Amino acid sequence: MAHEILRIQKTYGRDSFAIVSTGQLLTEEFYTLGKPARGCIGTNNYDGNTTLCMSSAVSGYKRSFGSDGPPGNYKDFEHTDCLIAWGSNLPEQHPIIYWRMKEAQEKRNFPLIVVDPRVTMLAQNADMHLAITPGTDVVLQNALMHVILDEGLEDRDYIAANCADFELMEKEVQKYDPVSASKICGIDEDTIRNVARLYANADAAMSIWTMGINQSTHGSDGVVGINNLNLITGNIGKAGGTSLSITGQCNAMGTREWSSCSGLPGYRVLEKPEDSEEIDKFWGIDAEFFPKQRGLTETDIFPAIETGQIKGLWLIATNPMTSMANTERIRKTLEKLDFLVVQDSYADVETTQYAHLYLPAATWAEKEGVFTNTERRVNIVRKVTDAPGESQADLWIFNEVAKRFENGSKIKFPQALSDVFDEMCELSKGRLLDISGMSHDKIEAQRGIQWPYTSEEADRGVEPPAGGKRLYTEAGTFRYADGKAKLIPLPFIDNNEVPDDDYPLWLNTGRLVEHFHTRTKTGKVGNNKYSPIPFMEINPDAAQELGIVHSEYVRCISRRGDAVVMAMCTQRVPENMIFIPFHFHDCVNRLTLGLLDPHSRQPAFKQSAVRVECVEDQQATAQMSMEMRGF
Ligand SMILES: Nc1nc2c(c(=O)[nH]1)N[C@H]1C(S)=C(S)[C@@H](COP(=O)(O)OP(=O)(O)OC[C@H]3O[C@@H](n4cnc5c(=O)[nH]c(N)nc54)[C@H](O)[C@@H]3O)O[C@H]1N2
Ligand SMILES: Nc1nc2c(c(=O)[nH]1)N[C@H]1C(S)=C(S)[C@@H](COP(=O)(O)OP(=O)(O)OC[C@H]3O[C@@H](n4cnc5c(=O)[nH]c(N)nc54)[C@H](O)[C@@H]3O)O[C@H]1N2
Ligand SMILES: [Mo]
Repeated sequence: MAHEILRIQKTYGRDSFAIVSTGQLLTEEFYTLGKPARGCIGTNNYDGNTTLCMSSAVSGYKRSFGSDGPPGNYKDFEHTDCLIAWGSNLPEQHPIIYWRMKEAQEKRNFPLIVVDPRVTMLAQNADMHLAITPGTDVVLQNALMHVILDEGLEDRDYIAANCADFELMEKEVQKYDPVSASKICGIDEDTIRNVARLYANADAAMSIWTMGINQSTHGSDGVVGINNLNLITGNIGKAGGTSLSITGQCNAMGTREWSSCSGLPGYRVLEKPEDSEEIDKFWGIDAEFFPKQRGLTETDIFPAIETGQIKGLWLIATNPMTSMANTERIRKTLEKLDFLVVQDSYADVETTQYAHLYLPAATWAEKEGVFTNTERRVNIVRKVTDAPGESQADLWIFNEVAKRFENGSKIKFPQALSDVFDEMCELSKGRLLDISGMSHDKIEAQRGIQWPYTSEEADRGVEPPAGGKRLYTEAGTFRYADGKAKLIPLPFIDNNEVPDDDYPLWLNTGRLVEHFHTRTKTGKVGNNKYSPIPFMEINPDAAQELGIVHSEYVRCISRRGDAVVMAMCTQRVPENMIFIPFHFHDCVNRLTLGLLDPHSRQPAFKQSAVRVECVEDQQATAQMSMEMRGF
């Protein structure tokens, strides 16, 4: 592997070898991967699949507050007086968080407002469901703020003490009166006014969101819009008032904090020389070796393979053949690579077909380490069983790869996991994500600890609280130099692929409770029985018009390709939309376009246009479909 990487780099330059990692390793592993990636191989083109998932949240937090890091926590559900859930389906995708939210709601009966084009399980349980036109959340957010400012419901004291650029934002928001906005976002003007008043008049109001916001060409803006709304109503850093991004992958937070994907460990950035110097001293590498700025994101790495700029790729715990938009395009890029390494817990992942080298990796519970969750709580998973066959923990693989490069001899590689964690603690001192008061044993004893928890607190004998820790509780503590959060104007330009005469239906995509992602795990266990084959949700009226019968196979066609799915007639989707879960290989991502957000480079997985055709020979199609799914 090292030989091939060096050969490619020698011929085509250091950045011609790219690395794409994940949100699913242990945090110590993310941190350790930084050593071979940034310190030894030294490519600038290293990113994570979190670009498909959380990068809009990261980008939005950074733009508003000057740093990543969700300011709230789960206890906020117990204090809030109004909750908006934007494009988030908690009961299916985050059942445990849902249960906490539901328990809090039953006790205090705060209004729950769900913004989602689909009648999700959460929408069914909501007080108000706002079935928004796909991709237009920013328009609704601007209109809500328009009403709040128009009626003087904003928190002037909070804004004066905490926010910069109010006038800039106010000027943009003035353009979004509820009548004009309703024509774009599909929510009627009275509902916009009601929700604005409810949110602004609540003692404490909070917003949560997930992929309905992030996976959009306005993903980063949608996050900033939520932050704007909370800032002007004084709902950041207070009990029950927050912008809480519900995290996607189990350790998407860990990779944001400690990997070197978008910069260097501990929320450090490549663009700041002092950050590079700190890491270079700690790792024993010459700072000159580090790139001076962030390189390509995952969604830009694949097009760079197309153009021949990138020749080699190391994929770690991600399966782009199923999870990225426009499968055919991805297939061609993988075929074009001189050298592809796939490091995965399962040999049969679709992407491995294109690999020149496969590295079998252990998975959680076969190894030990920490994860960080949505509310910045660091928790530990212990090893309960040995990894099968020749597979090794990712940590071991990263250390072994690093040693085969020149710089590898300069870096120290603690073998014991707790020693790796100690390195992270040391590097976290004095930073926003200070974890220096933590240790593996303490984390286990406390059943998880929220950061920040500093070594000074630990030395003084201050026990970490069981929960409820927030960021930005004091005025002027935002991470911009002036301590203020930025209110950012959000002009809306509709750049989506929208339905037209040839492709008259919205294609919405997302998840099912029965499956996790590309089914490398849930496709092999009992879950598969409950959702064995790909299907599309279609409105019964639309189905009737197209001559489609419930439970028959149909063909969906977009400008990129086609996919065969079973028709499921349901009122969950409106007449102009179908919904297809993304878990199945050679299915919905053959259809998706995946236009990118300009700030976060996250794909708009949830907005494409398709048409649907009946399939004549049902029996042959059924057989083909079953065979494709391994029945
Ligand atoms: N069972 C299970 N749980 C999971 C996962 C899994 O695969 N399976 N994956 C995990 C991961 S990595 C993630 S990222 C999370 C994702 O969790 P969620 O984001 O909650 O799940 P999704 O189904 O992707 O999308 C949520 C909703 O966004 C809506 N949506 C589509 N377009 C728009 C829009 O324009 N505006 C708004 N407001 N909403 C829109 C969709 O209709 C959908 O109901 O789930 C995590 N939890
Ligand atoms: N159309 C559409 N597409 C989407 C989405 C959508 O909503 N709609 N959602 C997007 C989102 S939010 C996400 S997060 C992505 C997810 O996309 P991927 O990350 O590509 O999907 P996973 O199936 O989670 O892939 C993780 C891989 O890691 C392996 N693995 C698990 N544990 C370990 C480990 O400990 N070590 C190693 N080395 N390997 C391991 C698994 O076997 C699996 O092959 O999909 C994105 N794609
Ligand atoms: Mo995700």
